[in-house]
Amino acid sequence: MSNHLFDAIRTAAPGDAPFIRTAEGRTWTYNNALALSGRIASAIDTLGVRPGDRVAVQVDKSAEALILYLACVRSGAIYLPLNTAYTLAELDYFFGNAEPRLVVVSSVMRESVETIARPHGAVVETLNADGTGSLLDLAKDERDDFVDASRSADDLAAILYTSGTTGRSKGAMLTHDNLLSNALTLRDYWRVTADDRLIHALPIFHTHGLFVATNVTLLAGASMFLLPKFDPDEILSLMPKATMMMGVPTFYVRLLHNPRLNRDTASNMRLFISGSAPLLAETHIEFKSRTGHAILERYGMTETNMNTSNPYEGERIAGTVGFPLPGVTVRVTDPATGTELTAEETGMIEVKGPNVFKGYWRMPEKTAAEFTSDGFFISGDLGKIDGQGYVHIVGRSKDLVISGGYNIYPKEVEGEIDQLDGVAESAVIGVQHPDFGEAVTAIVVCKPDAVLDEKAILGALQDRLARYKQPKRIIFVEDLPRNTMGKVQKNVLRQKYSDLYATT
Ligand code: MLC
Ligand code: AMP
Repeated sequence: MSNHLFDAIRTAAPGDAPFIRTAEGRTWTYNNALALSGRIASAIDTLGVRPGDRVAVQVDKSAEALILYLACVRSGAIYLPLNTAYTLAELDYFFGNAEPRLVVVSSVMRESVETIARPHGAVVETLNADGTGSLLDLAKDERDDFVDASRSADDLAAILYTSGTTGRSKGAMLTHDNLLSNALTLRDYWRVTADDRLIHALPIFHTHGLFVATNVTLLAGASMFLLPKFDPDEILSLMPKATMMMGVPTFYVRLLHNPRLNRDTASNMRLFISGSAPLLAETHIEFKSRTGHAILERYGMTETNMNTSNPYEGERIAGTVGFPLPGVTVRVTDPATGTELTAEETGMIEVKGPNVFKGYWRMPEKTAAEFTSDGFFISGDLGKIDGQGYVHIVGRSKDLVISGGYNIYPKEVEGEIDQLDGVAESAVIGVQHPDFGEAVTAIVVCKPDAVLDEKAILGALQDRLARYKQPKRIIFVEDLPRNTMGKVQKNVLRQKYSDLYATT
């Protein structure tokens, strides 16, 4: 039987070579990690999870959590990672929409998650940051030699939820080949080999930390230093032993604040990669002058995996996201007519290739709306391709805030604020922020005679929205600026409050 993604991972695995080195000093060899993935796959099977069933996972970062992802791939289950910041209210929606057979959370969350997962037909097991938990207890007695479920290139490997500009989050369906083809392309494009040691400080519930970082490492037979979270001192201490790092721009901004960052500390490093949000040209330039390394910026999306990358050899141009990856077609079209534009003209970025997802889970209309009739995915990003072929992202047509690499859709935050007593209406915008790139900021109009302050609104949002979606500031105004069509002019608000965080 063949399992499209896992067969490739197994073939690339270099036996007793290290795969993961944890912050606690434990080393997982490929053999040990694959053996545990077999035991977990058996445990999942014993729990009644069948190929095509969803396994929703909201756990802290650990080697065992990555191995659980591998176990799901082997067992044919669809892996559904969830941000650890999501509140119970948010989880309830995901469980209702995805109907997972199994939900895995940390032990402290078990009881509360059970109350919302059970009505949706899921069983709940646990996995903690230290690798303990009921799932691992079940796996202990299972055999290593699990017979992998047969999965073809087009079968689903994962569903990752992305927020929507209108309404609720959509589950992006990613196939075995979406993940495999993209990881193989990136491995070769970035020259990743078994000699590489990656600093992995990203969360593992998103494309960046889960697929780009982990699948590329696996398919190169390389190894990673798995850090629980971003910590600049820890990263600087690891650099002399590592060769690569992948991060969001906030990583690089924060590293630049650390006096230990210099050419010596970074001399063993081969490659620094940035993505998920725009890297300011000034960050690229400053990093180069401090370390001698030109950060390689690439561009991706949950729905498409990675689309473009600056070259490994050749010039990495600050403020660009490089060339379309081999096998990926990127074009720029007129957003109004869909006509393809020529070099240097700005329009909608559209993408086609084996990297592009299969559609949104149980949302055929939303899927159809985001593809052109000739099969290109409409990214919602505005950009241009210059005369040399480099892609530039110049803005977004989607109403989206990207804060520290996390996406926040204003509509969702506005929906929560507008429900509060005393609020007449609100507009949520992204305001330039020196650390997070953009900061979620709410502009609120109160009802006449309502007594509301910033603290009251933030307090009310506490249990409704994940922390990173909550506004960093609330501004009260009499009216929102509107155009002649009555639409709120968010560009006017963004301009007006552009200095709000200038001294943060
Ligand atoms: C944490 N907070 C954030 C935040 N992260 N607020 C806004 N935006 C964020 N990104 C909250 C915390 O809960 C905390 O709240 C306060 O802000 C300050 O926290 P911190 O200690 O400064 O944050 P930290 O834990 O250091 O996290 C910051 C970060 C992290 C940038 C390291 O957010 C991160 O790892 N981001 C990476 C996201 C990512 O992987 N994106 C990839 C998406 S895939 P308080 O007030 O309670 O203290 C994708 C496709 C592609 O986009 O192309 O890759
Ligand atoms: P997500 O939905 O979390 O996958 O976020 C995808 C979005 O992140 C893209 O549509 C872009 O808007 C943005 N993005 C990713 N990489 C970059 C980059 N290098 N520069 C600018 N924006 C980026």
